[in-house]
Amino acid sequence: KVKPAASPAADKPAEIAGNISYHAQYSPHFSPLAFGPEEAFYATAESVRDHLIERWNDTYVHFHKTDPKQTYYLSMEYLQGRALTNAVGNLGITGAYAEAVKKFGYELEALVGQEKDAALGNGGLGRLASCFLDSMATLNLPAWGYGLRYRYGLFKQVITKEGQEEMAEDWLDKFSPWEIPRHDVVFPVRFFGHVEILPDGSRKWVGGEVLKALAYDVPIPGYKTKNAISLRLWEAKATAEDFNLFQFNDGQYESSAQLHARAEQICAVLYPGDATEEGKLLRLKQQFFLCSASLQDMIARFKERKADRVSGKWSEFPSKVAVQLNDTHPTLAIPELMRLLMDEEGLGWDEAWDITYRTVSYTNHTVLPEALEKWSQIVMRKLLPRHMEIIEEIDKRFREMVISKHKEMEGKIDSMKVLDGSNPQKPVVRMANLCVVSSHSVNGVAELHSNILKQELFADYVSIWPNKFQNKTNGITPRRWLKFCNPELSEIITKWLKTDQWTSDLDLLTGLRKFADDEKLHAEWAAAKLACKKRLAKHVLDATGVTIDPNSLFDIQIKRIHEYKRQLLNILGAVYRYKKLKEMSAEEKQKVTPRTVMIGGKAFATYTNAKRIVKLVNDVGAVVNNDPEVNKCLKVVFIPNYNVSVAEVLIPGSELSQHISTAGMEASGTSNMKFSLNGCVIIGTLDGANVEIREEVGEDNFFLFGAKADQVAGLRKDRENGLFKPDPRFEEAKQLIRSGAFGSYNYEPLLDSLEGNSGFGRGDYFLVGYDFPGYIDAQDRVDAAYKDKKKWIKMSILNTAGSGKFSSDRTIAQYAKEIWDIKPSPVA
Ligand code: 26R
Repeated sequence: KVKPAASPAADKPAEIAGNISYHAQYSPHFSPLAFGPEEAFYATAESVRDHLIERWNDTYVHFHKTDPKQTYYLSMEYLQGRALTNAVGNLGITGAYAEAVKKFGYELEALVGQEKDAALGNGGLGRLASCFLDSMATLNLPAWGYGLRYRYGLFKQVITKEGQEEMAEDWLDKFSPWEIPRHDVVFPVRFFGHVEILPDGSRKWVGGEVLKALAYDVPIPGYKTKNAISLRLWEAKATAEDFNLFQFNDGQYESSAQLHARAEQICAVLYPGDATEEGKLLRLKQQFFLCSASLQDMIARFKERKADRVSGKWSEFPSKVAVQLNDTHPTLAIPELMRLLMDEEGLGWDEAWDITYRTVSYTNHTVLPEALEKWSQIVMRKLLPRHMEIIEEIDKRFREMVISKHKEMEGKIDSMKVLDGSNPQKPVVRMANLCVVSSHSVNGVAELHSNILKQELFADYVSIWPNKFQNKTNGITPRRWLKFCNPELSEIITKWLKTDQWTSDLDLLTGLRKFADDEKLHAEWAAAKLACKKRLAKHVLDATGVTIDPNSLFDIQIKRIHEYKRQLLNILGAVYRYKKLKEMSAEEKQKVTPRTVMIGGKAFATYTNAKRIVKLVNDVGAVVNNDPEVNKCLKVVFIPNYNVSVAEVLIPGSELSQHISTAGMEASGTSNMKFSLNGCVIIGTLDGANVEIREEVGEDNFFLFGAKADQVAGLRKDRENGLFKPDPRFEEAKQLIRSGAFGSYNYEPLLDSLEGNSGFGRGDYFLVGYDFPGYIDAQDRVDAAYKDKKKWIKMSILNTAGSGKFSSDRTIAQYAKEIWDIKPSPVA
């Protein structure tokens, strides 16, 4: 009965309904006769997209005319999650859309749940990139993201009797309403082939395979601004010429479409396992594909806009373009920019190098040795022969520079140089070294991490380039991670601060401090938390079948499963707690603080010990939750398939959250910031951004334990030398698992990794044993604090009040000023 309308006024629910109806009828994805929740979601999303496209176009034209310097964020990962709530929220049209969909008998919240998560990333690094896009748009910065349009993103985790199983997750099913294919934006990308020397001595890369990169734009709206920027994702395509019609007609169907099949592989999945040589080659192809297509696009735009400029010189490039490398994964942007400038544009080495160096900057996200990328020189030379030449030249010139200008560093050249041939069987390119040598700025992601970079990983380079190294403490977008995911708490904050400006000026949250003892605020705060806990409990029931008590303390650890993040410490603590409960009398149990321990996260498919941890948590839960003697005091739940949408339910309902990595190993962490912002208290080590969170919220509002980063090396040595004496409580917990109390699965390899003198594990490399007693004591302090409701709520309020620093708006403003030199450019 609603009249279809092509262009709705954003604030008129009747017109919006007409536009939704228009999309249901004229966007031919479904029969117009069906209008169930799924069809309603797609039609609503397409209607919202109309607004996004208008803003995207206006912003593009505005940037084109004003020609500001623009930043391009290169990332192999974006963890976008769902977009509908965020889009209507940022555009300020949530109310109008909620009313409009009511005309069709739907609640907006119900439609929102129809959307698939776009999980084109693994974890922290990918989610950070997505928060950054939100802040770039909100701050009106001329900045875009570039990435890959993976057909299948991060796998779906299914928990079976064996533990974790991985399934392909079809985020594009049925299609994504948020992406706009750009058939006018296509670039060739070459692989393999060889280098030819032309008569004038210049070099050219020819032959091999040439694929096409096709752009898809995902519009990213800023909050309370007209600006919308682009997340431009590349898809690999073969062309009609690549299709061998002759072979096809001859019945050779597979070989006729070989190049098409190979093109499809490139963007088929996020980070395919690289245990095999083929897997490694495919990952390298992905990385180059992203870099080459993105740089060609930037250069094309530079040339287009150059037409209006007085001087059209290449030397202007760094004052128009900044390229930020999200870790080393897009490092090939460096030799590719050099190649494009020299071989395609005819510049000499020195000029091309000067431009590249001033354009590119690099962010490091980890110091774990196994995550520092090294590519085989043999593979690199085969796939990218010209780039390998350029990398060799960069390496040679770097070594010559050190010898001529920093003689005192000559002895360090072997560890600083880009090419490592120390194993003649397997010479490698060290990608982090290539980044440091070729970028004008290198940054870490939290104070502690940046200091470790300067004092350890990149120490030798600091004496050559004392001003190159910076810190940019990570941040999170307060829109998605408070305003939209926790409307209950957001309303209270706005009411008490008498403004909703905190959503774009998060430091205003400090205004809550003066009400930290106010009983009226306490009552409202507690009611909001309870509402969120109930929502969380419903999710747990739906996802696992386990009923949890919203009056128990909700204790959560959600993040990728990794030994350094020490989910093992958490579960051993829960096992110890279980054992003590079993030993208690009924009266003693009356006095216990009831607790629900929740652990969620995905293990990398080939990471055996991480998968064993998932299995252990599930096994412990199965026993504890079904034990009537203790299950009023303790439940242990594994949350399956942790992703952005699950986080949006879990974080607001959490009261205690665990960030308990071995000190020095978690570069920053970003979920710690989300929890603290949502009034959740952290139990944690002095690692990553925990250090700064504790500074901001106050020591009394953070449960600290564990070894410090600068003690870790010594403690490992002590352990090796047999100087470690384990706490009896640690032995008890391990013993209970070994006894078979949680089933007969073979946990020995996992438990053995915690033994100091074992030949099997790494001798408790992650110091679970050393930190265990401190952890248990800290948990006892948590229990005591939680009993005092007033005290706990005050801690909760002070966590939110102290979270202002961790807005990604602050982080991005610092990148813009201190690395990119770009300025806000709002659409009028
Ligand atoms: C190359 C391959 C093995 C690979 C290694 C590591 C691929 C992806 C990664 C992910 C790493 C780099 C990552 O996600 N790091 C996380 O970055 C977050 C954002 O800065 C930090 O908060 C978090 O501490 C860090 O682990």
